[in-house]
Amino acid sequence: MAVEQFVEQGASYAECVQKARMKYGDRARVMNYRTIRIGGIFGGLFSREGVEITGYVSSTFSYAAVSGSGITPPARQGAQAAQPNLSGQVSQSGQTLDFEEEKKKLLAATVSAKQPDLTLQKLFNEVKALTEKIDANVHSFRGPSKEEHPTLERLEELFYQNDFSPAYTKTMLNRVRKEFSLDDLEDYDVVQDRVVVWIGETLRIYAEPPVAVQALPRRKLRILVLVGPTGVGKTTTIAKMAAAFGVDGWGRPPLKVVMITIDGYRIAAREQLEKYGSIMEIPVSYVSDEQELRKTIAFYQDDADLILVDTIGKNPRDAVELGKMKQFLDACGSSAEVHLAMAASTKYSDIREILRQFAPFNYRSLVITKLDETIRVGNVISALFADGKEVSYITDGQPVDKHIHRASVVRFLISLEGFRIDREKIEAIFPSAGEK
Ligand SMILES: Nc1nc2c(ncn2[C@@H]2O[C@H](COP(=O)(O)OP(=O)(O)OP(=O)(O)O)[C@@H](O)[C@H]2O)c(=O)[nH]1
Ligand SMILES: [Mg+2]
Repeated sequence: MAVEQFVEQGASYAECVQKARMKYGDRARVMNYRTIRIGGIFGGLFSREGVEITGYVSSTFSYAAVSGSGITPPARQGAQAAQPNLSGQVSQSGQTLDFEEEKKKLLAATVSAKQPDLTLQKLFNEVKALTEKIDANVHSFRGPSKEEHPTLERLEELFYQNDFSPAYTKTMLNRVRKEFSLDDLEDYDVVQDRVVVWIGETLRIYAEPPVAVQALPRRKLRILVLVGPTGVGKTTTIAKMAAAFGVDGWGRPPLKVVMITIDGYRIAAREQLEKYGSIMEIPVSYVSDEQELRKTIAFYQDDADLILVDTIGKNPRDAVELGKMKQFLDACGSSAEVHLAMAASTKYSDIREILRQFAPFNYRSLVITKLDETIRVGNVISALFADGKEVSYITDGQPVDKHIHRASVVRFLISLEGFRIDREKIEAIFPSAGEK
């Protein structure tokens, strides 16, 4: 009898399972899953990490569902190879029972199930035998020192779901192993509460320089330059900052803001900023070379509190273009704050690469854009941690009159999926950064 197989792709394991369940209902059996790249350009740049599940549709039997969904997540492909302590089980004889290998065999059997001799019953028997083998191994032979506590397994899965990097996950799990005894690990909620705080502690929030003090004879001009890859939302963010600082005031009297773009030669880009400028009654200047930029800044030196400089999106791989722009921006002076804009959905390895490519700009901090477009922030948190970078602002929507916020640890923590967040507690631990 032929076995109907399926392959589903999605942003998360849960989404794939949902798709499979929509199509096949409770008969869907997931055999394996792995991470894949979805979308992107130029051979994967800016693609997002996704999940692909492989399974089959059960038609003659059903085994007891052990989770609420009726589908139990199988171990992730490759997880054991990367972190043997997390999923490998050691038998009495000292041999590692290779669950991945067993599953692969089973999957291979499913895939080749078009052969007339492989019936679902045979498959069932194999699943049963494997289950018994695993049970026997787990219950009889796991020594306490070799055992990976279920709390650690649950946490590892959460880190994975939230897109944290393997290195970040490993660091956190090692800390859990070090700081909690086996007894303490029994209380999952206590452990996960502490892990949430540790995650928060890895975030570094940029402290804004003091606002211009109107009473001083001469205002201290703040120049904020936004650089970053193409299309991440730089121009929109500049307009949002202009609205926040220049119209709303962000909790203080509004500042005198000026927007400058060095993207004047692209008509659409000019019109984009001009439109925002005219609505907010905030001046917009276009400059085409360093001299013009220097002159424009000098012109507003005594009158403006904040100059926001929008730049042309650059392919981070184009070192020559980046070099030219860097030279151009030197006209802003050494006190100018350069911030690097990065879309929240950028995958971990690309974030690391972009951080490196834009390093010559000496950016002080990151602006994380489009937070509304992803439900996972582990990639960003892991990359910021790996490179010791700070985050200054976040944006989470297209309209410019809102959807920009000063970055806060709390904002990142409440974006975590699957972690129980005690907001009051984390707000007490991580108050807003404020000014320098
Ligand atoms: N969902 C969402 N979309 C955003 C956000 N910020 C910007 N966008 C959208 O992203 C798209 C690109 O925005 P731009 O501001 O033109 O991006 P840019 O970085 O200036 O682009 P280039 O100048 O071409 O490099 C637009 O459709 C914006 O509306 C955000 O926080 N959330
Ligand atoms: Mg732009």
